[in-house]
Amino acid sequence: MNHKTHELRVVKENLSTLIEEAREILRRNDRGGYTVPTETLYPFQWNWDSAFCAMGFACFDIERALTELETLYSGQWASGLVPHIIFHQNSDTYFPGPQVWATHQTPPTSGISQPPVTASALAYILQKAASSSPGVPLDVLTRAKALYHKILAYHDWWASERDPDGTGIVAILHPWESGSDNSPVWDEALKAVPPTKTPFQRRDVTLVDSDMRPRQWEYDRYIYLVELYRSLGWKGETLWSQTPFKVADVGLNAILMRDERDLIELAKTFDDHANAERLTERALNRRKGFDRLWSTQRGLYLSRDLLSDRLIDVPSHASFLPLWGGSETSERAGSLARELSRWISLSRFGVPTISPDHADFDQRRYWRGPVWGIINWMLSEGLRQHGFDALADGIRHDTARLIQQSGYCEYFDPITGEGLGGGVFSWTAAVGLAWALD
Ligand code: 2M8
Repeated sequence: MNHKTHELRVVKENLSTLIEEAREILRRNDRGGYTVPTETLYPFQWNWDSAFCAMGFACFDIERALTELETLYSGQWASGLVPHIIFHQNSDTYFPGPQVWATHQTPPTSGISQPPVTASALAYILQKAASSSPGVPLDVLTRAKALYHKILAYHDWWASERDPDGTGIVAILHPWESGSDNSPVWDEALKAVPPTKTPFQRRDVTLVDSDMRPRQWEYDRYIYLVELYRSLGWKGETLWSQTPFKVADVGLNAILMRDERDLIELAKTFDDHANAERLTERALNRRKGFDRLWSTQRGLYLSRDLLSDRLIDVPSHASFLPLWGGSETSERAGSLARELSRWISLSRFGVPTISPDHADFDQRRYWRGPVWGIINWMLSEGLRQHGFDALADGIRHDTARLIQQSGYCEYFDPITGEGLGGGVFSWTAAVGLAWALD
């Protein structure tokens, strides 16, 4: 065997071990119908984590993938909201737990949401089901249809409660709703929120180095917002009118737009033409709404503080997510790809969540610099949709290198490649299975 063939065999053997390890992580974090992001640090079901886990499961177990989404939707509120955490069981390793949220739901849940990825996940599951058998089995279709109606209600919730004026872009009312909790994008807006006066004990910093987690001043405000909304009885309209934090996060809006596009396709699959038409119109309005997030000066998208009605001049990974969201004009897509490629050239592993030459870049601190597998997935697929294949391949390759070097960690240092945060992490394993190592 020549040297090259031998090397290729070693890489392949290594890959099959990594793929088996990824399955093992999903099985190990399976709590019977739902998957915890990682044990101890996050002992419940998280909204967008579960959607990515469902895609990971779809690579080897369609039934289990559907169950993941069904269990998530068992926590859906009558209003359509799918909360960001479903507390299926008690645990004292996480703060804030169900008593702090006090949403009075069964099962107990938080009262805010997260980036919606479930239509994309369901579409992915159906695609996998179709590729593994001649036709999608009837019971899979029946379960998918039931889920489709629930996802529709979730999207209607975003539209009615988080964009009551029909501007086309929705707002988050808590940094946790963005999924990128302590991004520097929220710093200014969060400073306008008072700190809580209630003493509390964080659990996260007893499990992970504090230099990898949000700082205390941020937590004091995260908890203030929860207490405020709790005191307002979690009523959507009241939260909307009384919140001191209202931001149109470009990342969430882009993910919502993509999810809605997949939802339109699902509506067509299930012959729900009236809703397909209604959603298509809404999508057009969303497209227009995105113009309010474009910064001509920077040549990329930014989030907008809706209380001051000003763009927040802090670019982050989210600035590029509209590539995943939908069809950008070639001019805007080109501008995004150029800047993204500059960011990648500044780090050993792409994509840093904040540009390494930005004053707020912090290579170890959570959403202030580190690389995240799921973000890489969306960015790379978005670039590919717009014809930037080489850049897309580079990001995929970097993700595989990170996993090979450091395992399925929560996030990675873009300069050293070190694995950070929680270990044996479900959505990183899902990304490995569905995409990076495929
Ligand atoms: C992180 O957020 C939670 C709050 O939701 C936390 O730090 O306690 C974020 O990375 C979020 O995006 C993710 O869904 C969650 C679970 O992995 O952890």
